[in-house]
Amino acid sequence: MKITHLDLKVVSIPLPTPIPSARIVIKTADCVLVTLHTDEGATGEGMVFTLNGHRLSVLHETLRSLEPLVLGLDPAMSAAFWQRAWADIAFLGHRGATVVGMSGIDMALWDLRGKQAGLNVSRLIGACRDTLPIYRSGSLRLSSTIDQLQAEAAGFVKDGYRAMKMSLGKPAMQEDVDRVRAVRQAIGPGVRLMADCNQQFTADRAIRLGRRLEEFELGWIEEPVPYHDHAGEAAVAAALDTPIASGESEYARFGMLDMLQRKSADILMPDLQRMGGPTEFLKVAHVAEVFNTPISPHLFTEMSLSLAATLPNALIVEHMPWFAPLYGQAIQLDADGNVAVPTGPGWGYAFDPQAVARYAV
Ligand code: SMN
Ligand code: MG
Repeated sequence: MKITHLDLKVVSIPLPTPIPSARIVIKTADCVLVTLHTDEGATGEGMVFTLNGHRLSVLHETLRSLEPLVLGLDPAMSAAFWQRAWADIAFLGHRGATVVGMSGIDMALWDLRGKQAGLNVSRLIGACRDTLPIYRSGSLRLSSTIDQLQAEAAGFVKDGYRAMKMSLGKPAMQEDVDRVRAVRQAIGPGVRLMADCNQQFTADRAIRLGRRLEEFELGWIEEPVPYHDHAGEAAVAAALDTPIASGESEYARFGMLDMLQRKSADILMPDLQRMGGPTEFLKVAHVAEVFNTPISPHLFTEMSLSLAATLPNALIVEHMPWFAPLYGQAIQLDADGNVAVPTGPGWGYAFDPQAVARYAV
């Protein structure tokens, strides 16, 4: 089997309501959908994205620039693409759009490899489980009132979720404490609650807030300080009993290894498009296991499920349903709030051509 063509489609998915986050108001998730075609008719899919369309054309152009490195390749030689691409982007650097671009192609190569073998990616690698815990994110926002937070959180429990994530970062610390208390009251002690600071605090403030939140038994406090301040994260992690989760903003093994060595995070959160795709994501997760550190994949539920199913140290997968409209198949929770690892060949989730047409730019 040989790759004959790289097809790129750009889609813009409007969020149901604009989401004010720590730094921007998020209105759209804008994706480049990557499809690799082969001489045997099989196709492989991947997806990378940006927010509000910012630098979407850079992403598109980066992917296009990597096409020569994958044409003619047997998908079974996916690591050869990774090596070539990593070397090819070195001059502009191993962060940002360069890495995100190569991630999209690497994702599509793994989908193809699964299809080539007639196996879900989890089984191609070797799975250690067939269901995974999942948490709901992308809601419980800073812009919501306490009443709204409680209603939304109770709604997620009703939908079957046994874990969810809220945002922190109100101007007054007391407000954050009150909001966590309110959500905890709404969902009860048996549902896991996590809180994301999106890098808004200094280490001192994160520690003071974290101490006041210990009583609410958060599953983790996420990105307490600017992501590159690995020493600051380590100070927060050392000071609190509540685990610190971080890593979604870091790139590849170099960023993640430094976090592991410094003990910046009790839970590492590799993001598929910032890792350089599944090839590097798996390496990073294995290194984390060597450091006795659990991982929780950031976003990309439809692909992360198959990878997390192979990782003994995967704790829980994230589901932020922004990208769900693109797929022909929805994430289904079982009675315990877990999600089944897909069984179809490749990722087991495929883009729905009608949805792709609907959101096409
Ligand atoms: C997040 C990151 C990127 C886009 C949306 C939301 C958030 C998360 O930090 O962890 O889900
Ligand atoms: Mg986050």
